[in-house]
Amino acid sequence: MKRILPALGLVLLTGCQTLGLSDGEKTAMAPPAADVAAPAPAAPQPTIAVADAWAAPTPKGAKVAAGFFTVANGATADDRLLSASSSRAGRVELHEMSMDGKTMKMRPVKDIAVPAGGSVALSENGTHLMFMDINKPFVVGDTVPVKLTFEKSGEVEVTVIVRQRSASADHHH
Ligand SMILES: [Cu+2]
Repeated sequence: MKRILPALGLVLLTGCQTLGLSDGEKTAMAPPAADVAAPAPAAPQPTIAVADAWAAPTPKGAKVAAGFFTVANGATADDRLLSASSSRAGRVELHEMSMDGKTMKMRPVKDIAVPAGGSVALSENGTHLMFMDINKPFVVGDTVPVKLTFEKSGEVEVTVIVRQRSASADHHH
């Protein structure tokens, strides 16, 4: 008898642990709501964040306008801006500035890479959005809706604010 008792205690203990585990599994699996809620805190889904989207006002009769913003990629995978569109323009192209001899020129680019954990600033001397065939001039204070399409993050809605250039120059100081 004295030899069996400790063995029995061990079995009971093991039994309790097993019971506790299966209970935990039951609570995690039984309600579907808890199952859905569980992964959310573990993976907050940080992805594309666009900030400081702006465009300069256009002169009367202008058919094109340039737009700028900073885009951060909080995801663990590289992403790419593939295209953009806006109700204020016939189409929106992705452009980059480049030197052609002594002249600064701009040309369409296929996409704009946004590395994982990094950010890219579209600026007047680099890549930018080019609003083509704008239906009316961009006036200071206008809010221009833009839909950006990313390779991995899909569509991101952005509001481009029309403002004077000097406001962005202030940023450097
Ligand atoms: Cu351009």
